[in-house]
Amino acid sequence: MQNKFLDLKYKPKKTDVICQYKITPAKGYTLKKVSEEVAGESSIGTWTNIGTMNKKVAEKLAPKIYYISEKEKRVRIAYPIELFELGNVPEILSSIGGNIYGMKAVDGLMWEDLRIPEKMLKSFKGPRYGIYGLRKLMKIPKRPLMGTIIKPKVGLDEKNHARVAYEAWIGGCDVVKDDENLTSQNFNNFKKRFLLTIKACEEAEKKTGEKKVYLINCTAESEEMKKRIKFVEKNGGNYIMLDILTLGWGALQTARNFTKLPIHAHRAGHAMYDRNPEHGMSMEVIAQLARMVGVDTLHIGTIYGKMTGDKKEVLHIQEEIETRFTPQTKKNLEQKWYNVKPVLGVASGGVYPAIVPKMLKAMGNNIVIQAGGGVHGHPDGTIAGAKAMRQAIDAFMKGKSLKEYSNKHEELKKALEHWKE
Ligand code: RUB
Ligand code: CA
Repeated sequence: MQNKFLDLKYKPKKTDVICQYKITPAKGYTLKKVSEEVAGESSIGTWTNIGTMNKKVAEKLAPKIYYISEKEKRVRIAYPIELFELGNVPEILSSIGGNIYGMKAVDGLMWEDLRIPEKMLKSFKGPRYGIYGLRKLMKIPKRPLMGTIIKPKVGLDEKNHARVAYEAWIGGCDVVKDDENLTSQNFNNFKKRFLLTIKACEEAEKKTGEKKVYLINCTAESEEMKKRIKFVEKNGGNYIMLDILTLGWGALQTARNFTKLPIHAHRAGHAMYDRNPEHGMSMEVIAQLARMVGVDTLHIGTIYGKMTGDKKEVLHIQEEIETRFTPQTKKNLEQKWYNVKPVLGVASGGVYPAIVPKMLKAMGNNIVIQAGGGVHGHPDGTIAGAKAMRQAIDAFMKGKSLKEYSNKHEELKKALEHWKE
């Protein structure tokens, strides 16, 4: 096995799939040795030489470790595209995100970055709408979108769910979404909730003259998921939501092939993969895979809210896919990626009006600013809470400070008094 894949002179081909891993070798292993094992186990190798290997296979399918930084514990491996089944995320992950995590030779393995070649990208659908399709649908050409999650997360019955949604929309939300753990429980049935809430959505559109969308959580076993999506499509729905990581990549592909509606991707569980910087799969890799399959909106973090993810991490998801290979300034979800449409990032988790300006300053206008507690926790209720959030966005767009803007906007004023920065 030794030194079979190491080739520091190798120049990656345009068709190669490139992975950057941060590897902590187990005791007794050098980084070089462990990289060989990682490259082998994720492709054509195993723990020993095998008589069934032939020269043709080895030449055609052997990966190349073409970069090693002992200091950073980083390696880059280029995999020939022929190794993979195109159009099949589970297969791709079983290779480059599979067995290697459990090898005794590694103490830690963080899959930090991924470069997907054009041919592989084109074997997937990518987002149907993406940022500009959604902006057209919403009739919002420039400003950030504003959304809420119905709270409590779970517990409201269908009628109250629809009522709270209506209040959020007329207060100024563009987007109302279910929470990640609401699907179809005894206290809140999927179909009943959908019918009441989409009716409320239409009423709110009439009242405000604005386009509104309802992101109903269709996460379930695949056949049931399809039934729910079909029900939403048949009954005037305009958006679906999926918990992409708990659902699974195969089922996400099924959903993308199945529906014409925009897909919102909630990333519940991502921290199981990306929170430990020494072991797992980075949010950047998750985001790229989600974009390749074809979600339209994706949670990326808030920088300043309640969830982990500092500025560097969150913006990196938005930055150029190849940042770590060749520094660029373009955002990841928006970078030019052949014909794949850009994904709209969603900043959510502990958001409230006072932090909106600094979030927007850091993240730009192509974002959905989303607040659950920061809307429904307003001292004067959901309508006032939605107004205050929308006012915070408006103030930023007009170049005014929140303090100044709140002089003439009562809801914002109260929110600023209630939740300090
Ligand atoms: C936020 C919320 C979302 C989080 C998840 O509610 O319900 O599930 O955004 O985090 P609230 P992330 O506004 O009340 O905190 O977006 O980081 O995946
Ligand atoms: Ca949530």
